[in-house]
Amino acid sequence: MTRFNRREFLKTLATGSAALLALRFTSGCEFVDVETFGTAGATPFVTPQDDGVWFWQSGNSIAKEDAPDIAADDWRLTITTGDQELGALTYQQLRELGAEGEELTYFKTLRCVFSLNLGPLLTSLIANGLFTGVPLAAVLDAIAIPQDAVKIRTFGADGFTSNIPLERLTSEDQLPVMLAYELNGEPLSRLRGGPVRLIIPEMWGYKNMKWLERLDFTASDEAFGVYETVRFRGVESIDAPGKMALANHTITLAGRSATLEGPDVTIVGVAVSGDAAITEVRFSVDDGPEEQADLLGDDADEVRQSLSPALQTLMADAAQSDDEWPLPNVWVRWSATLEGLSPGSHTLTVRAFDSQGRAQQLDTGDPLTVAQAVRVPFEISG
Ligand SMILES: Nc1nc2c(c(=O)[nH]1)N[C@H]1C(S)=C(S)[C@@H](COP(=O)(O)O)O[C@H]1N2
Ligand SMILES: [Mo]
Repeated sequence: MTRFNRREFLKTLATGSAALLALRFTSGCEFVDVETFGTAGATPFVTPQDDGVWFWQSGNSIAKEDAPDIAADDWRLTITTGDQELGALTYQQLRELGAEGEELTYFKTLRCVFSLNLGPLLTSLIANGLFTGVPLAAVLDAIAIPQDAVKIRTFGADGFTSNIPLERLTSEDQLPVMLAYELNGEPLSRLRGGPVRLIIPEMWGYKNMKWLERLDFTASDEAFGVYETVRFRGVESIDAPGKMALANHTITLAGRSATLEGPDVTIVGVAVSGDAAITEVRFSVDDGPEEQADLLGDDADEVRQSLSPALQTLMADAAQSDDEWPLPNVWVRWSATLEGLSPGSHTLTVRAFDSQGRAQQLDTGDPLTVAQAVRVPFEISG
């Protein structure tokens, strides 16, 4: 089996177009099956969860048709420590906890770590929605957690595995990890990991276990999970803390060399950072002076007005307050107008900045913390 190690990963980052093949990427016995983002151009703030609009990815090499199909009544979460069962939870019990006042809703941008090597080449592998569920900590209240536990190993019904550091559950400056059963006010669909998936606000896609079926408490701090130990073997931050990098997707150009009609061109994109808010997006053409892109809907009212009445109601329940915008872990859409472009070849550079003082650069030390600035060639037709 070929291992997707850090060196290969960094090498793939450097080789632009070869990564397009990664649409159906094969490394040894594994592959990633990715669907492209449905719409280019106007990206709604809230992505519908529908197949082909919200992205699909199997980190565990299964085709969509083979995604677990679990009826809500059949869903059961088993909580273990090794061979010993500590407890179990049915869908109905989870919903009851929700109805008893434990329910919470928040915006979360889900982003696959493979966006880094597909890089600006694809606009897919990122989506944003309002997840509703019950904090995992509330479910664990009734469980005698082993004193020496440091990690929770997580298991999906398709065989995918990952983990969460136990201390994450008690961190008070972050939104709680949730057992989510709704997305955008609708039951979580089969492809999105329904009936119940884990949602962790600041973490990469692979930590957000779909079709969750087991949580196992362990005293072992060893890396655990398909991504943690196979696909990204040896990449430390992939295990813990597993936070999404500061990154930006330039949607209009989608990373491909495109021919556009000048002299003025409007481009759009999205930027996100794990555990931080996007504060600024800057662009430059042909390495000229940098200018600020407009952050769209970077206040709560603007976003609210763009939503359907049902989503507006749901947004009113969101744990993120109106004063916090732009939100940590949630994308910001941006737009910029490139003016007075002459016919011929140009290069666009876009970089995002976050509330923890991070800035994208052309050459960044650790792409898992700060992704490289987007750099795209394009043509203006004559
Ligand atoms: N059970 C299970 N959960 C999983 C995966 C998986 O293959 N199986 N893939 C992970 C990865 S790598 C990503 S990016 C997201 C994708 O979620 P989505 O298909 O809802 O967009 O789910 C994560 N959770
Ligand atoms: Mo992923």
